[in-house]
Amino acid sequence: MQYENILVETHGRVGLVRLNRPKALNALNDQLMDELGAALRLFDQDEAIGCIVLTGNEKAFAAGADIGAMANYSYMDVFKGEYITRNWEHLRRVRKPVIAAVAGYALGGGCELAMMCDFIIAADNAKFGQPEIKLGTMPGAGGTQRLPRAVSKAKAMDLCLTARMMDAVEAERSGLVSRVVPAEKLMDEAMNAANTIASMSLPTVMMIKESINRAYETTLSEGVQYERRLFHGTFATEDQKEGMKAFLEKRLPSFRNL
Ligand code: CO8
Repeated sequence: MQYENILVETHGRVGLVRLNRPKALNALNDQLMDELGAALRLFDQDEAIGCIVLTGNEKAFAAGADIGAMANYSYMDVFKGEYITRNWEHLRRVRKPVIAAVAGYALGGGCELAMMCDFIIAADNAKFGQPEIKLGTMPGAGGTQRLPRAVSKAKAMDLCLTARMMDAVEAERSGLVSRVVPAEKLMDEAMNAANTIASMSLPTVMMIKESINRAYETTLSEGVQYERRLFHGTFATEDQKEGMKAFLEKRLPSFRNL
Protein backbone atom coordinates (compact mmCIF):
# COMPACT_ATOMS: atom_id res chain seq x y z
CA MET A 1 0.00 0.00 0.00
CA GLN A 2 1.25 3.49 -0.87
CA TYR A 3 0.95 5.88 2.05
CA GLU A 4 0.35 9.62 1.67
CA ASN A 5 -0.15 10.64 5.29
CA ILE A 6 2.29 8.48 7.18
CA LEU A 7 5.91 7.38 6.79
CA VAL A 8 6.73 3.78 7.57
CA GLU A 9 10.21 2.47 8.34
CA THR A 10 11.70 -0.71 9.72
CA HIS A 11 14.76 -0.57 11.99
CA GLY A 12 15.86 -4.10 12.79
CA ARG A 13 12.97 -5.62 14.72
CA VAL A 14 11.30 -2.26 15.34
CA GLY A 15 8.54 -0.90 13.11
CA LEU A 16 8.32 2.90 13.07
CA VAL A 17 5.27 4.87 11.92
CA ARG A 18 5.51 8.65 11.61
CA LEU A 19 2.31 10.65 11.22
CA ASN A 20 3.06 12.94 8.32
CA ARG A 21 0.71 15.86 7.69
CA PRO A 22 3.07 18.53 9.06
CA LYS A 23 1.22 21.50 7.57
CA ALA A 24 -1.91 20.51 9.49
CA LEU A 25 -0.03 19.55 12.68
CA ASN A 26 -0.77 15.91 11.80
CA ALA A 27 -4.52 16.39 12.08
CA LEU A 28 -6.06 12.95 11.87
CA ASN A 29 -8.35 12.51 8.88
CA ASP A 30 -9.97 9.32 7.64
CA GLN A 31 -7.30 8.63 5.06
CA LEU A 32 -4.51 8.93 7.63
CA MET A 33 -6.36 6.68 10.05
CA ASP A 34 -6.92 4.08 7.29
CA GLU A 35 -3.23 4.17 6.43
CA LEU A 36 -2.22 3.94 10.08
CA GLY A 37 -4.50 0.94 10.56
CA ALA A 38 -3.02 -0.80 7.53
CA ALA A 39 0.58 -0.14 8.59
CA LEU A 40 -0.06 -1.34 12.14
CA ARG A 41 -1.78 -4.49 10.89
CA LEU A 42 1.19 -5.31 8.64
CA PHE A 43 3.70 -4.81 11.45
CA ASP A 44 1.55 -6.88 13.80
CA GLN A 45 1.47 -9.75 11.30
CA ASP A 46 5.20 -9.55 10.54
CA GLU A 47 7.18 -12.15 12.51
CA ALA A 48 10.30 -10.03 12.05
CA ILE A 49 8.83 -7.13 14.06
CA GLY A 50 8.88 -7.23 17.86
CA CYS A 51 7.78 -3.71 18.79
CA ILE A 52 6.23 -0.66 17.11
CA VAL A 53 6.89 3.05 17.67
CA LEU A 54 4.29 5.66 16.68
CA THR A 55 5.42 9.27 16.45
CA GLY A 56 4.78 12.61 14.77
CA ASN A 57 7.30 15.42 14.35
CA GLU A 58 8.99 17.96 16.67
CA LYS A 59 5.98 20.31 16.58
CA ALA A 60 3.11 17.87 16.82
CA PHE A 61 2.34 14.26 17.55
CA ALA A 62 -1.16 15.14 16.36
CA ALA A 63 -3.32 18.21 17.07
CA GLY A 64 -6.50 16.16 16.97
CA ALA A 65 -9.02 14.85 14.51
CA ASP A 66 -9.20 16.95 11.35
CA ILE A 67 -11.61 19.74 12.22
CA GLY A 68 -12.03 20.89 8.61
CA ALA A 69 -12.95 17.39 7.50
CA MET A 70 -15.53 16.78 10.22
CA ALA A 71 -17.03 20.25 10.63
CA ASN A 72 -20.08 19.52 8.45
CA TYR A 73 -20.69 15.87 9.27
CA SER A 74 -24.25 15.06 10.26
CA TYR A 75 -25.20 12.87 13.19
CA MET A 76 -25.95 10.03 10.77
CA ASP A 77 -22.58 10.42 9.03
CA VAL A 78 -20.75 9.77 12.27
CA PHE A 79 -23.27 7.44 13.94
CA LYS A 80 -23.26 4.99 11.04
CA GLY A 81 -19.50 4.84 11.42
CA GLU A 82 -18.75 5.72 7.83
CA TYR A 83 -16.61 8.64 8.92
CA ILE A 84 -14.31 9.19 11.90
CA THR A 85 -15.34 6.24 14.04
CA ARG A 86 -14.77 3.26 11.75
CA ASN A 87 -10.99 3.43 11.64
CA TRP A 88 -10.10 4.45 15.19
CA GLU A 89 -10.16 0.96 16.64
CA HIS A 90 -7.25 -0.62 14.73
CA LEU A 91 -4.64 0.36 17.28
CA ARG A 92 -6.52 -1.40 20.07
CA ARG A 93 -6.32 -4.67 18.19
CA VAL A 94 -2.52 -4.66 17.82
CA ARG A 95 -1.06 -7.44 19.98
CA LYS A 96 2.56 -6.27 19.90
CA PRO A 97 3.59 -3.31 22.07
CA VAL A 98 3.16 0.14 20.57
CA ILE A 99 5.15 3.02 22.10
CA ALA A 100 3.98 6.59 21.47
CA ALA A 101 6.91 8.99 21.12
CA VAL A 102 5.29 12.38 21.63
CA ALA A 103 6.82 15.78 20.89
CA GLY A 104 4.78 18.96 20.64
CA TYR A 105 1.00 18.87 20.57
CA ALA A 106 -0.98 15.77 21.45
CA LEU A 107 -4.46 17.24 21.55
CA GLY A 108 -7.96 15.84 21.27
CA GLY A 109 -7.82 12.73 19.10
CA GLY A 110 -4.01 13.08 19.14
CA CYS A 111 -3.96 12.69 22.92
CA GLU A 112 -6.45 9.82 22.62
CA LEU A 113 -4.30 8.12 19.99
CA ALA A 114 -1.23 8.41 22.24
CA MET A 115 -3.23 6.96 25.14
CA MET A 116 -4.27 3.98 23.00
CA CYS A 117 -0.59 3.10 22.74
CA ASP A 118 0.92 0.92 25.46
CA PHE A 119 3.03 3.67 26.92
CA ILE A 120 4.04 7.21 26.11
CA ILE A 121 7.55 8.63 26.08
CA ALA A 122 7.36 12.42 25.93
CA ALA A 123 9.74 15.11 24.77
CA ASP A 124 10.10 18.02 27.17
CA ASN A 125 8.12 20.20 24.73
CA ALA A 126 5.10 17.86 24.68
CA LYS A 127 1.67 19.29 25.43
CA PHE A 128 -1.33 17.10 26.14
CA GLY A 129 -4.96 18.14 26.20
CA GLN A 130 -8.56 17.37 25.35
CA PRO A 131 -9.77 20.74 24.02
CA GLU A 132 -12.83 19.39 22.15
CA ILE A 133 -15.12 21.31 24.48
CA LYS A 134 -13.95 24.54 22.84
CA LEU A 135 -15.36 23.20 19.56
CA GLY A 136 -18.71 22.35 21.09
CA THR A 137 -17.97 18.65 21.07
CA MET A 138 -16.23 16.17 23.36
CA PRO A 139 -13.58 13.45 23.30
CA GLY A 140 -14.78 10.53 21.19
CA ALA A 141 -11.88 8.08 21.06
CA GLY A 142 -11.55 7.19 24.73
CA GLY A 143 -10.41 10.52 26.21
CA THR A 144 -13.04 10.57 28.94
CA GLN A 145 -12.25 6.92 29.77
CA ARG A 146 -8.48 6.51 29.47
CA LEU A 147 -7.53 9.91 30.87
CA PRO A 148 -9.20 9.42 34.30
CA ARG A 149 -7.65 5.94 34.51
CA ALA A 150 -4.23 7.43 33.72
CA VAL A 151 -4.25 10.71 35.63
CA SER A 152 -7.16 10.60 38.13
CA LYS A 153 -10.70 11.85 37.85
CA ALA A 154 -9.82 15.33 39.11
CA LYS A 155 -7.19 16.01 36.48
CA ALA A 156 -9.24 14.42 33.68
CA MET A 157 -12.22 16.62 34.58
CA ASP A 158 -9.94 19.66 34.72
CA LEU A 159 -8.39 18.96 31.30
CA CYS A 160 -11.60 17.97 29.49
CA LEU A 161 -13.75 20.73 30.98
CA THR A 162 -11.33 23.66 30.83
CA ALA A 163 -9.50 22.57 27.64
CA ARG A 164 -6.19 23.58 29.21
CA MET A 165 -3.00 21.88 28.06
CA MET A 166 -0.75 19.86 30.36
CA ASP A 167 3.00 20.06 29.83
CA ALA A 168 5.37 17.09 29.88
CA VAL A 169 6.41 17.57 33.51
CA GLU A 170 2.80 17.57 34.70
CA ALA A 171 2.02 14.63 32.42
CA GLU A 172 4.82 12.56 33.92
CA ARG A 173 3.95 13.61 37.48
CA SER A 174 0.35 12.55 36.96
CA GLY A 175 1.17 9.21 35.35
CA LEU A 176 0.18 9.84 31.74
CA VAL A 177 3.69 9.36 30.40
CA SER A 178 6.37 6.93 31.49
CA ARG A 179 9.43 9.11 30.74
CA VAL A 180 10.28 12.68 29.72
CA VAL A 181 13.45 13.37 27.76
CA PRO A 182 14.95 16.39 26.01
CA ALA A 183 13.25 16.82 22.63
CA GLU A 184 16.40 16.00 20.67
CA LYS A 185 16.73 12.68 22.49
CA LEU A 186 13.13 11.57 22.02
CA MET A 187 13.56 9.21 19.09
CA ASP A 188 16.74 7.64 20.49
CA GLU A 189 14.99 7.00 23.78
CA ALA A 190 11.88 5.54 22.13
CA MET A 191 13.85 3.41 19.67
CA ASN A 192 16.11 2.12 22.46
CA ALA A 193 13.08 1.14 24.53
CA ALA A 194 11.53 -0.53 21.48
CA ASN A 195 14.75 -2.39 20.69
CA THR A 196 14.95 -3.63 24.25
CA ILE A 197 11.38 -4.94 24.06
CA ALA A 198 11.99 -6.44 20.61
CA SER A 199 14.98 -8.37 21.98
CA MET A 200 12.73 -10.22 24.46
CA SER A 201 10.64 -13.29 23.75
CA LEU A 202 7.76 -12.07 21.58
CA PRO A 203 5.15 -14.50 22.95
CA THR A 204 6.07 -13.41 26.49
CA VAL A 205 5.92 -9.75 25.50
CA MET A 206 2.45 -10.29 24.04
CA MET A 207 1.27 -12.11 27.17
CA ILE A 208 2.49 -9.29 29.42
CA LYS A 209 0.74 -6.68 27.29
CA GLU A 210 -2.46 -8.71 27.36
CA SER A 211 -2.22 -9.20 31.11
CA ILE A 212 -1.60 -5.54 31.96
CA ASN A 213 -4.48 -4.49 29.71
CA ARG A 214 -6.66 -6.97 31.56
CA ALA A 215 -6.15 -4.88 34.70
CA TYR A 216 -8.40 -2.25 33.11
CA GLU A 217 -11.18 -4.62 32.18
CA THR A 218 -11.80 -6.73 35.26
CA THR A 219 -11.66 -7.14 39.03
CA LEU A 220 -8.37 -7.66 40.89
CA SER A 221 -9.03 -11.32 41.67
CA GLU A 222 -10.10 -12.09 38.08
CA GLY A 223 -7.05 -10.22 36.82
CA VAL A 224 -4.66 -12.05 39.12
CA GLN A 225 -6.20 -15.36 38.05
CA TYR A 226 -5.81 -14.36 34.38
CA GLU A 227 -2.19 -13.39 35.00
CA ARG A 228 -1.56 -16.72 36.77
CA ARG A 229 -2.86 -18.67 33.75
CA LEU A 230 -0.62 -16.71 31.39
CA PHE A 231 2.33 -17.13 33.75
CA HIS A 232 1.73 -20.90 33.72
CA GLY A 233 1.52 -20.65 29.93
CA THR A 234 5.05 -19.26 29.68
CA PHE A 235 6.31 -22.63 30.92
CA ALA A 236 5.02 -24.12 27.68
CA THR A 237 7.36 -21.90 25.65
CA GLU A 238 10.87 -22.72 24.51
CA ASP A 239 11.86 -19.17 25.37
CA GLN A 240 11.19 -19.71 29.09
CA LYS A 241 13.50 -22.73 29.03
CA GLU A 242 16.13 -20.74 27.15
CA GLY A 243 15.78 -17.65 29.38
CA MET A 244 16.23 -19.53 32.64
CA LYS A 245 18.96 -21.81 31.25
CA ALA A 246 20.87 -18.77 29.98
CA PHE A 247 20.64 -17.13 33.41
CA LEU A 248 21.99 -20.26 35.11
CA GLU A 249 24.77 -20.55 32.54
CA LYS A 250 25.61 -16.85 33.01
CA ARG A 251 25.09 -15.95 29.34
CA LEU A 252 22.63 -13.84 27.37
CA PRO A 253 19.51 -15.68 26.24
CA SER A 254 18.85 -16.29 22.59
CA PHE A 255 15.08 -16.18 22.22
CA ARG A 256 13.48 -17.84 19.21
CA ASN A 257 9.98 -16.49 19.83
CA LEU A 258 8.70 -20.00 20.32
N1 CO8 B 1 -7.66 19.85 12.42
C1 CO8 B 1 -7.37 20.44 11.25
N2 CO8 B 1 -6.39 21.34 11.07
C2 CO8 B 1 -5.63 21.65 12.14
C3 CO8 B 1 -5.87 21.08 13.41
C4 CO8 B 1 -6.95 20.13 13.53
N3 CO8 B 1 -7.23 19.48 14.68
N4 CO8 B 1 -4.98 21.58 14.28
C5 CO8 B 1 -4.20 22.44 13.59
N5 CO8 B 1 -4.60 22.49 12.31
C6 CO8 B 1 -4.03 23.29 11.20
C7 CO8 B 1 -4.43 24.76 11.32
O1 CO8 B 1 -5.72 24.96 10.79
C8 CO8 B 1 -3.34 25.41 10.53
O2 CO8 B 1 -3.62 25.26 9.16
P1 CO8 B 1 -3.40 26.52 8.16
O3 CO8 B 1 -1.93 26.82 8.23
O4 CO8 B 1 -3.82 25.98 6.83
O5 CO8 B 1 -4.22 27.61 8.67
C9 CO8 B 1 -2.11 24.55 10.83
O6 CO8 B 1 -2.62 23.29 11.32
C10 CO8 B 1 -1.23 25.14 11.91
O7 CO8 B 1 -2.05 25.41 13.03
P2 CO8 B 1 -2.07 26.83 13.77
O8 CO8 B 1 -1.79 27.93 12.81
O9 CO8 B 1 -3.35 26.91 14.55
O10 CO8 B 1 -0.82 26.64 14.74
P3 CO8 B 1 -0.57 27.32 16.15
O11 CO8 B 1 0.84 26.96 16.51
O12 CO8 B 1 -0.95 28.75 16.13
O13 CO8 B 1 -1.58 26.58 17.17
C11 CO8 B 1 -2.67 24.67 18.13
C12 CO8 B 1 -1.41 25.22 17.45
C13 CO8 B 1 -2.86 25.29 19.50
C14 CO8 B 1 -2.49 23.16 18.29
C15 CO8 B 1 -3.92 24.97 17.28
O14 CO8 B 1 -3.65 24.57 15.93
C16 CO8 B 1 -5.16 24.28 17.71
O15 CO8 B 1 -5.79 24.67 18.67
N6 CO8 B 1 -5.57 23.19 16.99
C17 CO8 B 1 -6.80 22.48 17.25
C18 CO8 B 1 -6.68 21.59 18.47
C19 CO8 B 1 -7.99 20.88 18.74
O16 CO8 B 1 -9.00 21.50 18.99
N7 CO8 B 1 -8.00 19.55 18.69
C20 CO8 B 1 -9.15 18.73 18.92
C21 CO8 B 1 -9.85 18.43 17.63
S1 CO8 B 1 -11.38 17.55 17.84
C22 CO8 B 1 -10.90 15.95 18.12
O17 CO8 B 1 -9.74 15.62 18.10
C23 CO8 B 1 -11.96 14.96 18.38
C24 CO8 B 1 -11.42 13.55 18.35
C25 CO8 B 1 -12.57 12.56 18.29
C26 CO8 B 1 -12.11 11.26 17.66
C27 CO8 B 1 -13.25 10.31 17.59
C28 CO8 B 1 -12.89 9.00 16.90
C29 CO8 B 1 -13.86 7.90 17.12
